[in-house]
Amino acid sequence: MSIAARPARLVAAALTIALGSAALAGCAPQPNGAAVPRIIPAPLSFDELDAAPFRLDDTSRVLVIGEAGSAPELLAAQLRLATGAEVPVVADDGERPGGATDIVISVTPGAEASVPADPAAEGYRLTTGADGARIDAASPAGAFWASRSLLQLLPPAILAADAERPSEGPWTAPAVRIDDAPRFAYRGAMLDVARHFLPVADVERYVDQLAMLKLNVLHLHLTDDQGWRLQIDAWPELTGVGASTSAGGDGGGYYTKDDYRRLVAYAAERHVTIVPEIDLPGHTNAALSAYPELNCDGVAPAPYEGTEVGFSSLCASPDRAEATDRFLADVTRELAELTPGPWIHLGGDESLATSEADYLDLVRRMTKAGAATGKTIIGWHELGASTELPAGTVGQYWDYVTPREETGSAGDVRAFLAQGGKIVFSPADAAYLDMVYPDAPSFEGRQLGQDWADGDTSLTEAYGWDPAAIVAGVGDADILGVEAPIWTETMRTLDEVEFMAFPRILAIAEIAWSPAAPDGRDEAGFFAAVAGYGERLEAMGVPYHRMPEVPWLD
Ligand code: TNX
Repeated sequence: MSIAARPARLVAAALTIALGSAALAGCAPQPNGAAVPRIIPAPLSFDELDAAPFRLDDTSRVLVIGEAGSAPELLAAQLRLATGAEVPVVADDGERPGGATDIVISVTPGAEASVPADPAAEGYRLTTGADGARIDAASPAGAFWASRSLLQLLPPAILAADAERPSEGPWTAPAVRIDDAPRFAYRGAMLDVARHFLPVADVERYVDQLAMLKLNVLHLHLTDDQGWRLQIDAWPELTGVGASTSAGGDGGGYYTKDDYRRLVAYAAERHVTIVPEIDLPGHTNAALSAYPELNCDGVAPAPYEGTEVGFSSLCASPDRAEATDRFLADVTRELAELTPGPWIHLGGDESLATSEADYLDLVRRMTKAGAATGKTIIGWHELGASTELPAGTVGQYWDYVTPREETGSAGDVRAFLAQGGKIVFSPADAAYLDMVYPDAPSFEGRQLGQDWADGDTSLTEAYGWDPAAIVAGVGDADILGVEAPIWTETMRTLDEVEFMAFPRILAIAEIAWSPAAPDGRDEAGFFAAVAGYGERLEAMGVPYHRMPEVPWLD
């Protein structure tokens, strides 16, 4: 077997044997003495080359061949920030090769980048060494993911967030060749900005963190009982009374359409698609509090600051049909207008305040309104109770890694597939980032998280599941992807969110991108890589929990 064909797992295993604790620390010395970080998510193949490292210095340039999108500028901007070097971005005619300190980014649609074809052409090849660094990709997205890999090969200080204090270097990356492409097209994280609102700048910071991990979807949970967070012109009180508070009464907030457009554009530059969620027909106290006519009894309830679920619903009664259907049509239309991506999420979970018949009636009406916008609908797996879903509706599974019979979730999954849709897996006992940590740490004096999904979630649990092993007969071809939600009943700030998300989100990112075990994922290699990533989180100023399971570097 040539070294080029060697699966990443074998390389990692060989390193572990050869280098013992150095490999366990997430970095291993190369033959020439440079460190080889194991990047996250694990690439399809990762080969060390017998060459001197790539060295970035103040003569380095980013040379662009073809239409590379945002990758060259965003990469150069980070390199400038951390090193203080000029790092010009220069269009290259392809005639002259880059110099030894340059980074060439070449995007050729349809070109063989020596990686398996993946549906959205997100694959890339990254080569580093004494002759320079080179990225070959078939799309701007592939080039961008490659640029994230390159940042993970350079020393952690390359991710420094502080423009005032560039670091010294030396800025070397070991000589490697990475051939890479994702396992799943939808690699998501969800942020609940309804229970506690987060301003645009905070969400943008989270987007940057997702992008570093090659996560390409941010699902925004925009509405719930405690708050409605998106301007809807036809129903202005949604962001009046409806946005006035939060869980715990910690203050309200919402995105104007301009705020939201800015966020969508920021994410798009980083190849992250926003999937907006309006949770219907339950989880609607904020909307009901803003408009009496949406309530069966015509009386608007007070805004809600508690953390119960399942007590609110739109009204299925024919008396309210005019207002309810107008609400559904207006909200989904305005939502779709703000959404360049293919999906809108309409919730559907925990609708415990209606009869089954009323639930199904409301699901039919809301999905019909959603489908009329031309978008593909995503809903939590309970929507699978309906046999009248618009073709292609995607189900988001949130039951456990082992489906519980009493929830009927496995049957719901099959119902989406039977109606032409696919599944996004978010098993709550492994992928919910708001589940408490096993050692129950406090963060700045506060206990964060919930434990309803089979108690706490260790990193071993977050990493130790496979989406194709949850529902019998549901394999990769049925699976759109994987998502790590974070619900913010107990989290008021981005720092608190990040403390709960990191490091467990690294596990979900790897499950979403890397080949299934035994070729791609392996626990020992992953834990060692998490230890190395801790230094990067520190360089970026991102709070994280030093879970005792991880062999942190200091
Ligand atoms: C369940 S799982 C919810 C949310 C809560 C979360 C807390 C699902 C689709 N809904 O309403 O915020 O648990 O962990």
